[in-house]
Amino acid sequence: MAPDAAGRIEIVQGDITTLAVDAIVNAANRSLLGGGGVDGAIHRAAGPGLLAECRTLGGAGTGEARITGGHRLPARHVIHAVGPVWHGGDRGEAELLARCYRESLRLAGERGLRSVAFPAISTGAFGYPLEEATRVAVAEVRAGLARWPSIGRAVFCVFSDEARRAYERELGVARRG
Ligand code: AR6
Repeated sequence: MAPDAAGRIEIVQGDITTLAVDAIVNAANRSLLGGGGVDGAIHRAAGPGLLAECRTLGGAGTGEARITGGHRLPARHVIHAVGPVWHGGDRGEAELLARCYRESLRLAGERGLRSVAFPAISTGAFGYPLEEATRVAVAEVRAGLARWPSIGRAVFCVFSDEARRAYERELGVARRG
């Protein structure tokens, strides 16, 4: 655990498209051309300019991330991260999910962005078990904040009560550890 991550991580319950942070992370697919879930919500709120910009990117591989403008969102940027589809856990899912968080923070850190909000990547349509995904997310964001001191604020934006409790548990456990 990176002790200096303490105080820089928070949980917000609600719609990530409403957050006025430097970047929100999108749980995208490899096309980077939109979809359902949080991806659909982000594209609807950002407007057609986001899709037009995404078309220039040419997609991304699983575990990778790409950054665009925020268009009509209150967030200045969107970082599109492609989480893994859950296949039972023995196809490298944990490392691919970790890479999403690591790459997202790298893109933010390299651009000097100071606040980043993450949804619970892969835990919806992609079927990644919530508890296990939360463990990966918290560990990687702690490590990433230690690596990028300029990022002062990381938000875990949760939609459901269940997800909120999972993050509260994981952050609480990690803090005592
Ligand atoms: N704000 C915050 N979190 C949200 C929101 C929102 N507005 N809407 C949903 N969530 P999912 P995935 C939560 O399915 O599993 C798309 O079609 C949701 O409750 O959005 O990575 C893409 O195009 C869940 O906890 O993403 C891909 O094809 C979490 O966001 C595929 O789904 C992620 O659920 C990606 O699947």
